Amino acid sequence: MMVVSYQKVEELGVITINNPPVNALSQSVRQGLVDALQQAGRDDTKAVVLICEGRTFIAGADISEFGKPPLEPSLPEVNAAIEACPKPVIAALHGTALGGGFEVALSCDYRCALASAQVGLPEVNLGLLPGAGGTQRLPRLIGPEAALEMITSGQRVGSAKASALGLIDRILAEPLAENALAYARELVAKGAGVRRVRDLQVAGEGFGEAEFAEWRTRLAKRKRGQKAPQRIVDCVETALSKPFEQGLAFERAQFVECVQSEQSAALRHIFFAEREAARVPGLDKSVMPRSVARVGIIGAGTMGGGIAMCFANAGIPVTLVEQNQEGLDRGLGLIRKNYEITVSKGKLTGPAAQERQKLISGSTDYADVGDVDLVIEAVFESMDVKKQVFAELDEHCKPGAILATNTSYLDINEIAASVSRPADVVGLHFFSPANVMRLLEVVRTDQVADDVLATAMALGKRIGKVPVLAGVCFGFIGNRMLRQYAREAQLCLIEGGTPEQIDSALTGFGMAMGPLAVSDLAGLDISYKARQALTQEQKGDPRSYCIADALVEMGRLGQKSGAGYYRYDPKTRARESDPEVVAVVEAQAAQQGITRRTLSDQEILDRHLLALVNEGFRILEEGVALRPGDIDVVYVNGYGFPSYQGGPMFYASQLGLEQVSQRLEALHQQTGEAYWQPAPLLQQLVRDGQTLADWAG
Ligand code: 3H9
Repeated sequence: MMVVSYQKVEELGVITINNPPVNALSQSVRQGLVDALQQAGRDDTKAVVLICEGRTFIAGADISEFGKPPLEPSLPEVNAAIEACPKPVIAALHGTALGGGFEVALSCDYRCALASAQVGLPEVNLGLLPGAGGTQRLPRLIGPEAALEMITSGQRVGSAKASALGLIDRILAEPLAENALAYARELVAKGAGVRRVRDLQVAGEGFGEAEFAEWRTRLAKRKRGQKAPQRIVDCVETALSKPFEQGLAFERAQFVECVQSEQSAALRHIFFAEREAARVPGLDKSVMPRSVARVGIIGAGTMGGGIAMCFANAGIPVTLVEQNQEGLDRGLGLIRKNYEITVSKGKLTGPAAQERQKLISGSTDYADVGDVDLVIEAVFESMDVKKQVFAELDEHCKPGAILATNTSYLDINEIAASVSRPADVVGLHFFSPANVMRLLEVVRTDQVADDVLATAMALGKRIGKVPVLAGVCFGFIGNRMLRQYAREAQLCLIEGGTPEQIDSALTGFGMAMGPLAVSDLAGLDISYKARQALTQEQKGDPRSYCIADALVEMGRLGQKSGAGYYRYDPKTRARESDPEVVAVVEAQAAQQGITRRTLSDQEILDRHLLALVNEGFRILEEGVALRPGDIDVVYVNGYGFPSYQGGPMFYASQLGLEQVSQRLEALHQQTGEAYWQPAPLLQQLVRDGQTLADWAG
């Protein structure tokens, strides 16, 4: 198959790229473009149109080529060939012209696009910067401020806005090919010649050292720990101060550094792992997902309301069921308030928010979910309560409806066995706040039908989530690992750490929040109540919960009561350390016979991360997670693990499995705790000299 073809259409040369699925700029495309441009330069055509087949214009460089030896011609060479063409080159955009794809378009003389097209430079999301002139050409077209905004956010811009900014010269109606050729003829007719972005002066008046410094500070906060955003500022600054060629060379050097960085390797790993996670091996490919046009949600609490918003946001009508009118009103009120906040932040218009709210109707009668295609139960976390709800659903829901539970820990096989249609039962585990967090654990029960699983995975994507398949076990993937991590926070605290030290060791690594600050936010009473329902044996080692219990019993429930592991300013919610907590910790340590010592930040970090990693290996071995990358996707999208560290299993791979195993063994020797023993799968891989990638095949 020719990935790039060239055709003469009367006075025009038409270069067409056809490299499914997204016309990425693989080596063959780059070579094809250079060849086609040379041909177009030589023949008697008057202008050249660059257009793509399939669903989109070029969506960027081929990410799978990064990390491998570079292949000629490079993308900057392709862009140079476009600019060297003696005739005007017109890019015709549809779908998403992203990254290197948009940089190709910026190297053309004119840009036309369908109204539905979007353009953007999302390299920053991969730990990169635009490396084919984007940081030099964009400021020349739209000025430094707008260029910095676009490149550092990585966000896409629709045709209308792009046209207002000056990035697109003409918005076209469909069909694109016909209208783009007409536009090119129009340009030829009026004698519009070559017009290069590189020849423009940057309109940078009033934008100097102070403004760049401000951007650097802002990005140090907004993109904490990430290197690429800072390099982007350097490049845009260079665009203002240096001639074009020097700017390009500077950008290229920064790009090469970024592409070789561990941060970019981690972010690229997450990019592919998220897409891989959507694939369920062994699932019969011929099964058609069931149609989901209407959804029911049982329970209008924070979780149920958040889930309802997810569906409404995707345009799917929802019936929200509560036990009584009072609870329902409270739940609907909470949803209204959430939408108001979104509108006040400027993230949604008032009318759009109203449209979405209209899609959510309330009821106190199970009969009202009789006609839904999917129902999700989000009630109190108790097996008895859940079984009662499922008995109602079994009675009222139509045949073929999918019955899902949002349980975080309970045995979904047991729930499934309690209804007459276990093949229709699946776990859909959302993360709080459900309308914000991207992760969705899809929990596979023993008897679930293939088309139910296929529906759940497809639906997850449809509502903008990243679905990951998990097996049934206590806590599935994410919460099962979290228990090990949270236990380490308690143990580090009682052994000698302070809340500040523990939290800052982890935020220093890049976690969105430290474990103790997270507990304060969630409310210490929640896990306290859960513990009360457990036997002494189930609760485990008292050192891992005695401080938390003591704080709750003093009325310190976390942020909501103004105090937990920290004290909170009632107005600003600003966090302060609290000597009272130190006293509690010391008293509990004394009671447990622990002599407190100084813990290094490294020990704290190691213990938290290795606790996650070791449990991750067990989860893989048991088949609870299908692939190491699935665990990484769970942690990055549901638990605030820094995407630029790639997730716990990627982190372990970077460290080297032998190193991980040795550190675990050292902790095992130091503490005598069996859970520090390297997981059998890890031991096996180290013994066989294999990596996780080898194991995953
Ligand atoms: C860059 O351009 C650097 C330059 O500045 C400098 C160079 C010197 N490469 O997401 P989907 C695959 S950096 C390779 O499920 P959607 C993807 O893996 C790049 N493969 O579809 C998947 O494969 P599979 C800047 C890619 O409709 C399939 O295509 N560009 C690439 O939900 C479908 O993807 C970006 O960062 C790629 N560039 O979304 C854009 N892109 O089916 C990254 C996709 O085997 N891409 N694939 O799993 C996207 O944001 C989305 O894929 C897109 C489509 C919006 C295009």
